Amino acid sequence: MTPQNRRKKATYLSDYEPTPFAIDHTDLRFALGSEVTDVTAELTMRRRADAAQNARLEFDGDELVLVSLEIDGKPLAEKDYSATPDKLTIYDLPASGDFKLTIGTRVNPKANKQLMGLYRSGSAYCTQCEAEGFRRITYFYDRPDVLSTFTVRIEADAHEAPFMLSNGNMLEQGVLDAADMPSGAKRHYAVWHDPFPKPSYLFALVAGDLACVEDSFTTQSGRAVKLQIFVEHGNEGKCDYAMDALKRSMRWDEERFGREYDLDIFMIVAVSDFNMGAMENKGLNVFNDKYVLTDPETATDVDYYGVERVIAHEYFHNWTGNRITCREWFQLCLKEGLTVYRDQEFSADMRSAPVQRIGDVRSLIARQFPEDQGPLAHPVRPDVYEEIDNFYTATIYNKGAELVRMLATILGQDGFRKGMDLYFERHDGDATTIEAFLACFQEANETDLTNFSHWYHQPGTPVVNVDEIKHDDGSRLLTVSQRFSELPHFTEDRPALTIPLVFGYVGPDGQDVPVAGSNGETDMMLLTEQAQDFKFDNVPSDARLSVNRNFSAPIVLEQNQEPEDQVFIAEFDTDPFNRWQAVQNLAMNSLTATNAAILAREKPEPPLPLVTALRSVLANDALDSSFKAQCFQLPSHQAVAEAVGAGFDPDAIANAKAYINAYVALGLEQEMTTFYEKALTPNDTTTDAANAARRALMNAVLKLLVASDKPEHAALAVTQTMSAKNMTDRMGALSALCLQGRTERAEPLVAMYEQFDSNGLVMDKWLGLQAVTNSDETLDTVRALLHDPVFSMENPNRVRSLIGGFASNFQQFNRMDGSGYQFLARQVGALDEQNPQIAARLLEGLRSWRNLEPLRRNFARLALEKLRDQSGLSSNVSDITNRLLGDS
Ligand code: B3K
Ligand code: ZN
Repeated sequence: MTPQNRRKKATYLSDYEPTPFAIDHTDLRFALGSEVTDVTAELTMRRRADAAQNARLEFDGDELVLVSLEIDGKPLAEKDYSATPDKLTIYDLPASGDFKLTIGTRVNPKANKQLMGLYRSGSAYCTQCEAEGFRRITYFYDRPDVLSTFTVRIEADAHEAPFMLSNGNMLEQGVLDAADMPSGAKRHYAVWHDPFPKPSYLFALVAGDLACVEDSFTTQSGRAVKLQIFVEHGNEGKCDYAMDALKRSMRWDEERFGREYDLDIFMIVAVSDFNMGAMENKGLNVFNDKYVLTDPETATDVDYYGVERVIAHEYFHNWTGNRITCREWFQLCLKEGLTVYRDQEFSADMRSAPVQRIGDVRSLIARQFPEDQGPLAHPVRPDVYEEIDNFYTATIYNKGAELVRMLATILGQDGFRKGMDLYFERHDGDATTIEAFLACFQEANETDLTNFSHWYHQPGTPVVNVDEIKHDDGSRLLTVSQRFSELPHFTEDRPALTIPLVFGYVGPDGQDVPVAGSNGETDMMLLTEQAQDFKFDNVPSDARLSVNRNFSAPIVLEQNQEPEDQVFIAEFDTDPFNRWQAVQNLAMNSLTATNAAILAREKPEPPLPLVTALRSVLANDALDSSFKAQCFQLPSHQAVAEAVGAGFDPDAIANAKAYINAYVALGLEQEMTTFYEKALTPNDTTTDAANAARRALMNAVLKLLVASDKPEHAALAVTQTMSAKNMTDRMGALSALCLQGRTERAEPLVAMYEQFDSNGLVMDKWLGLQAVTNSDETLDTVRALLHDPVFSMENPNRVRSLIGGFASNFQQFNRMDGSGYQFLARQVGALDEQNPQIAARLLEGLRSWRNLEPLRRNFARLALEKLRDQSGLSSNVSDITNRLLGDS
């Protein structure tokens, strides 16, 4: 009988125990073949001193076939072990001293469509082991707290795989004795050694016929490091930016955190079939080629930014993740939250810091807030999971980074650095915990972080209410309180959190007024209780409060601010982040009010204060164009849906958005058209920051103009996209046409296909554009594109662009007849058979289904229930569907 599904038993943090045996050294030998690869693992092991004498050895496996098993060179009798595809148990092992366990397994890389373990991408062999992929290569303690040095010998066909790579430094390579080979097929070998003990998830192997771009870096202590980027032949010319970003990352980590690179070589391999962005394997990062390859013709400015950010992120893991890793996967934020914080700081230093902060907050609010307020909400440091693949979430990554950022805000940059220094010193070589991390900051700063640590253990976005009362004597009384919204699946107590609120009072001249609160607060209020009063004397009556500056805490802020105060803050705050926030608040207030008016069949109020604020932003020469571009990107449909909350009606929201967009577009038509004409640059192939900023604003303005629905503005977009020499301008104009559902999109889409149909990364954009098109035909188009030669269900990038893109299409995905939800659920069900990780990810599109109005909510529930009941479902998809559906 087919199993109902492959649900796993829940894993609990409270059950954590170290393994009874240690693996001090791992010697791996691979005889690579596309359909048959033989793997021999020779493990140098010992029973740990404190382990029970009768403890068995239990190794993890996943779809494995055992070929041989020996201890100290002697084959094991069948009665001494048991081997199933997912587990190897050995009943009796030496009580003391080292022993060698040798395990032979056989795997089929070509048949591996999950892209976990050893698989093929194009003609190359590559691996992905985090979180639990190593167990698809050999039986092992596939968990992050078992650290081992590795030696890896790879044998392959010399013609098929001229390059054979693994972690660490290469010890030797050579040609195998030709006498052993079938005629004509020459095989060769390479041996790699990684001296840094590491867990299995950081193991990597790549072999194939690749092009190599080489450079070098001299560390602060004067050591030379060879840098290599491997790509498909023909892409050598698209690696310059990635290489430069790598060198800048290496320098930055030395300067900012005193962290130097530790091996003689650092390699990056770009592959086109990859489940995520990239992977930080020790010394051998494997990347989705989207985050390596750039040139102006095929990559947008946002792509360039993504390459820089991901290269930095993976490089920074060398210290925060590899040298110091996690004790178990519950501690995932220890490496991910911290490393995201580090890459955000790097990008802020490389680019405009306020624009970087705005972008980070924008994605936090778009991706993490909805997760944290719905059925998939979980703490940054969870204590139970069913399928670890499903915990690589915006909460672990982005909220995790916000918690680290709050530490830095509370302790100050020096105090934060002291804590980091102690962490690196004390835990180098460890697999450790969040508690140990926080202890370093406590000790280095002689402070108590108990109250702060609650952030790690409870889900949900806190709502902070700031109530300001002006007294006649010139004093202001701020009553600040925190609360949480209900999460039905989380019933534990949620104690008050330590919340740092950076603030200031802005005088009418646009300068901050110096103030001191009753406890000496000059620029930060530290909220530690459910509710607290802060009193400020002698505040000029015309000074305005600006609070949660730079988004100092990841909260929803409620504040009694009049529209004219918001317009003032938008124009004059000394904190650029809050200027942007004020524009967004003005827009969001208008959008939610318009939504309410539409539902009540009343006439909406025109968004006059928003138009005033945007007009002044556009006219202000002192502001950077990239900042202005952020202001001109008004809240998305989804953001409005989140703000409206329970029972939102997608049609009303779409109408509200169309009304506000058109009103702003017509209100600023003159200024925006003048600006646009000046900014448009023919034959533009530049990539520098100033030109990228100009393009960002120009395309944001064009998008609004097209949203006015005037044909002459759509014509501007057609001209721009058809004549663009860079991908940013091509995409900026074409996406404006698609989002508006303009028929003028047809010709430029055909042109794009004809020019780039052999370039997978550009075809991702092309598929994505059609998936997000706002037209009643979109669902049919998307169905047809599933059969287009450029689409493949086996390639995660294509799947994300087309199916994931459609799930993000607010209007078409939320079709009133529920066909959007049915389509998604069916595709997830089909994809699950080959790639459960990507299938489960796609369900993010339904994370807020419970907030839908009743008719659509019912359709969404039915689609999810049908999927949940599909037989043979993976643990990935069953875990998500069960959590999404809860007890309903
Ligand atoms: N650590 C990897 C993510 C692995 C995801 C496994 N499902 C990339 C990163 O965060 O840097
Ligand atoms: Zn990471």
